[in-house]
Amino acid sequence: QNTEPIAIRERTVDGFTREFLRELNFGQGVDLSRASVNDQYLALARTVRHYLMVRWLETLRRQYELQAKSVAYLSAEFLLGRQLDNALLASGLQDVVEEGLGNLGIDLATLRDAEVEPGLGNGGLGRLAACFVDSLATMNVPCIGYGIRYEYGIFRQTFVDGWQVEKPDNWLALGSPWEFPHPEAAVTVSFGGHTETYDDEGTERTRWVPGWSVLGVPYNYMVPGFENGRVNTLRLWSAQATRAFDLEIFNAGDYAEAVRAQTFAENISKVLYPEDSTPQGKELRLQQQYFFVACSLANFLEEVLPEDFDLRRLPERIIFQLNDTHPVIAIPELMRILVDERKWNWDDAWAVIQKVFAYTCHTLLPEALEVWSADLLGRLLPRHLEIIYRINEEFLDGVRERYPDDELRVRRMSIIAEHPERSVRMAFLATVAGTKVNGVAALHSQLLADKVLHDFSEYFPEKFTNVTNGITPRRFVRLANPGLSGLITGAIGDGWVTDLERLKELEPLADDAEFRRLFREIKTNNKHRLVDVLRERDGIELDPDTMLDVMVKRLHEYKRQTLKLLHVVSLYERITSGVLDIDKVTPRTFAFGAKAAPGYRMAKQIIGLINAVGRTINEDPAVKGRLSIAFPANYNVTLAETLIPAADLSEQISLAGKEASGTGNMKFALNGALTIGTDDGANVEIRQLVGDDHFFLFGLTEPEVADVVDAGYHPTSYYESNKTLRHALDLIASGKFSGGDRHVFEPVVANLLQEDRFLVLADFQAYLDAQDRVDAAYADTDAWTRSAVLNVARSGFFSSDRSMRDYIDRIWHTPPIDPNA
Ligand code: 26W
Repeated sequence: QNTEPIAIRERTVDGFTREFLRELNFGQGVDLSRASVNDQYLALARTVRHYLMVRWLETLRRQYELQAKSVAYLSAEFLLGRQLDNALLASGLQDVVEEGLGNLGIDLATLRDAEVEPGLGNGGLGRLAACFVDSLATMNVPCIGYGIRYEYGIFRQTFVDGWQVEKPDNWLALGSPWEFPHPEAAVTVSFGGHTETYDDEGTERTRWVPGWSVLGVPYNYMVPGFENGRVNTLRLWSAQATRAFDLEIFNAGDYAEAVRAQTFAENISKVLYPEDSTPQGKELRLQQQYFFVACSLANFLEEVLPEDFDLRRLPERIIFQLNDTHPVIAIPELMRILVDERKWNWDDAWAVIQKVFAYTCHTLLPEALEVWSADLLGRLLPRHLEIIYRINEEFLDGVRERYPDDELRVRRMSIIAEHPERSVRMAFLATVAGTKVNGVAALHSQLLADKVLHDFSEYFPEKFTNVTNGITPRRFVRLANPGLSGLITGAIGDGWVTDLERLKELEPLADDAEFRRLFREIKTNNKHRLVDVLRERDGIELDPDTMLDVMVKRLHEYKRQTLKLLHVVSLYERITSGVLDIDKVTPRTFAFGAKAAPGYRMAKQIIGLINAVGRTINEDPAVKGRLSIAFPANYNVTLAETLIPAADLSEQISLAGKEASGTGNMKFALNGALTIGTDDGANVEIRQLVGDDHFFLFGLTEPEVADVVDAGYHPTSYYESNKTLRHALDLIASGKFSGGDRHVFEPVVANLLQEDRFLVLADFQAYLDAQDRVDAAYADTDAWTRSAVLNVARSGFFSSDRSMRDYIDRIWHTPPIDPNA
């Protein structure tokens, strides 16, 4: 009897069509004639997932057989983006589905647009996690992604009178066809209470007597590799009330209180915190962190590993990669499990711990380093705090031994800070416990070792390493830019999709006029595609015949959206005051996309200012056809996929030494935009690879920044000595962009003049000069296109497949599974 699931035998148009109609009728319960677009989308998603299911089951079965070492990628954020297209690509079903739907009179593109993207992340860090799991699946490396199934992802940004207003992201409202809930596999997670010691046959042991608990329900998602038959798992946890919790209160007779308790538990996975650099120290956030980490460890130890597994061999089976400090509480949690529950002695447990965790740092901003007050941590996780104290004591003993009379150093390196209040430095804990610590670009890793974690890199030099970030070429080239993908495949074959260094083979074609013509044609088509999307989505009219100059990323002062804006204002000011001949100005569209953390006031002011300048400039006939601003609200992965392939110029202008890596910068280069950028993050490596002639470098270097700051930085001196700068700032201060009201944007201007933490004014002239070089280069269309082609050809290094190889070689030691084994 053939027990093979039906789907695998019917990868034909007819087979697909039957499956699809079956899903529509029996899954959705509607006739084709009455099906809404959402019905059709859900039925399609479920059909596609059937095809992948066979491979998923097979992957799980083989994984169990082989007992190979896996990566557990622990991340509070997975910014996945839409799933349908990627699932179609990975399964090789695109053509069959397009044709099958077409026969039914259904347009695949319409169904694609019905998908609400899961926005379970803030920005770079969350998107990186999504790229990494894609690469691992594609490379045949066993990996489980562990995270949180937020009921509400990153807020939906709207503009009201140009000001950001946040709306909840109710992404689950219309159904979520990609997830598999497993309530039967729920894990209990405890909080609060106290600890006590007891005598365990002569050994004194500690046990934690928790105060309350919740359930973690796993929701599994498929992570399909590209055309390789592998489907890894992403397991996101959702919080629910335990039955015991309810019962207790029900029995006390308070129905309303019982229902409230339910809500209390469910709050834990209710919403993604929208701060992406300044930790707020909120108790609920710590609850989220411990919640998903405790669920994940329990799941791995009790469900994934075989029942009789000897945990002393744990390092042979798993490496837990900590995506920033958010999951670092996993370290004392595993100690607790081994020491309290499995009754190991401390040293044996510590020896295992030091082999199974590795830590990735994603920032350089001191204020972004997470610190939890001992008071809060001790209330929520009393046993974990004790364990952290003991880890710290033993660690500091070692430091004292190595540096006998250096109490200052001991205080600097202590995992516990004493001022302004006693608190736990999570990055230090991760560094002490982890096997490796990595930064996310060469410069960043260097600065981590030399500055942020200098004492630690001296103490544990062998722990420090670099892995430069990458992006998945499947989503960000193959899917986002079908035109360019076709051109590349036509020229060098399709191997580049999983071996991005092969883009090198395009280099000679940069000198081929016909190839450049086609390349340009694709860029133009991509612009037209963007025009349609922005018209439909935002009511924005974009002029496809202008240079598209794009800055998309979270709004943060260190990223310097204000520097970009000062450039625009300055052009406008010089044109309208007659200093610049408008006929000499390259027609440009300045596109912005940026969300501000809801509590970040300056960031919100800057958004208001960009919109205000946009309104004025876009309405002024004096610059019509020359300058315009497009600031679509709610920049997200989906918009990135049409915006980036249309861009001519990529703005990567953070203050040197502040952007850990950046990953948008890589997406632009791989889609044939040229970069104007500082010597920061991965820009450094991009420039080295594409070459100085094809990259517009400007601004202070990191050591120069350090010197300027040490010498005492005075932004006003730049204002006073630079007329162009002064006029631009004065124009903003004059109320020109705020209907004559001088107060509205005063805080932005005052901040630049008085404080300017990120040296916008210091880099202003250099930036303008670089923009002049951009204009000059753009005027020579052929040379520009040649540079753009070379950017694509030389950026293969930035595939996240390469990042994964580096993690595997330097940190994980989890070789790919031989597909023929
Ligand atoms: C609220 C606490 C907090 C602090 C930091 C939340 C989130 C963060 C993240 C580390 C912010 C983040 O996304 N960092 C970015 O990570 C990217 C991937 O490595 C890098 O490319 C960016 O440069 C870095 O800013």
